[in-house]
Amino acid sequence: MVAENGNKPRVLSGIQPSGNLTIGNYLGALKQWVEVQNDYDCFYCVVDLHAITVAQDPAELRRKTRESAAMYIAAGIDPEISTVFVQSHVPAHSELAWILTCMAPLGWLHRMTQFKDKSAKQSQDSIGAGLLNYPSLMAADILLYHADLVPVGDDQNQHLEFTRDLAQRFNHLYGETFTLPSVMNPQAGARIMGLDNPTAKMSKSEASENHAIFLLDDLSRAQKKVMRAVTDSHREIRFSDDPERAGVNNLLTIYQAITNETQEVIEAAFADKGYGDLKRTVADVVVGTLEPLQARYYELMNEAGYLDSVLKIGQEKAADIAQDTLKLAQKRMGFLAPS
Ligand code: AQP
Repeated sequence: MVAENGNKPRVLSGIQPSGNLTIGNYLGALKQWVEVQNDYDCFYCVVDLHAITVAQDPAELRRKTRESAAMYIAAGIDPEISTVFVQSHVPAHSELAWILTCMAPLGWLHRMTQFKDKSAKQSQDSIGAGLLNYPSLMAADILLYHADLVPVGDDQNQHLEFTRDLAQRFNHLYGETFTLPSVMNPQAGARIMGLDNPTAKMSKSEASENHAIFLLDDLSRAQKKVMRAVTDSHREIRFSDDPERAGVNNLLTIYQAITNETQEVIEAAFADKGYGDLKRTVADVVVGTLEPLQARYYELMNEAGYLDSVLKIGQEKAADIAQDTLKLAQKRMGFLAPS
């Protein structure tokens, strides 16, 4: 099945409005989205249906959904080039997700590390079935658009593998229907770690004060967070996969992901420097990233009607494609078409 997108391969990705977006979301996902948008036919959604796999406050969810969409544009997504929309505005996502849920073996779902991690943080009685079925919904998001590439941080690689396996299973049982997508991880920044605990992934829903740099953090606060980042008692500044040196490695990774410099160039630049210098330099490039992004964000949030019109156009374009794919999948499975 070939995407109907002219000559450009198609890209699909999304972020959950489950909290304020972090520099991890930016470096792992958003920055790549911007970099590929001229070469691919890109669809970027705010995945609110995914966010409700853990409890959300309704007013907060609404607010964060708009904020996330605005942040996509502030980060450099051009809605004239890319399609920006809200997942729940296109009902085909939920409908295909149900079909795929029925086809997803429980064994596959139970092996997902995100499910294991997130369910471990909740009591058994409060874990919703949606958390287990999250990967089937993600598969629906991707397969509806015949996406060729999915730019994500490396925590999502297992879900991408799951999507490919499920698509293959469907194609095998019912005939060629879905495109098998490939994952696209950034060269640097595929996994930014918490500043307070550099052995755990930085997450927007982690509550501790010094864990994450949020894209809307006050600049001096962001700077302080970097200055307080956990390091170690060594002195050398170099990239390392030694867990004991994870804090310094994380700061260097943030620096590399922002500047796009090579590891050799970065290590040479810090060869005769101390941890204080490293933190100050990283804080500078972080602030240099946040400042223009925040300015654009507040500007477009103040532009009455702009965001809603972008989301409406996005919804219409996305729904056209998604509905066609859904219909095809339903037909292949033997659903009676309405007369
Ligand atoms: N720390 C990270 N480093 C690199 N990439 C990251 N991503 C998330 N955290 C990091 C990437 O951001 C995109 C959106 O992720 P998501 O919101 O759909 O879900 P997530 O991966 O579960 O992100 P969070 O921030 O950890 O959210 P919560 O706290 O709600 O679970 C994905 O491409 C992801 O790889």
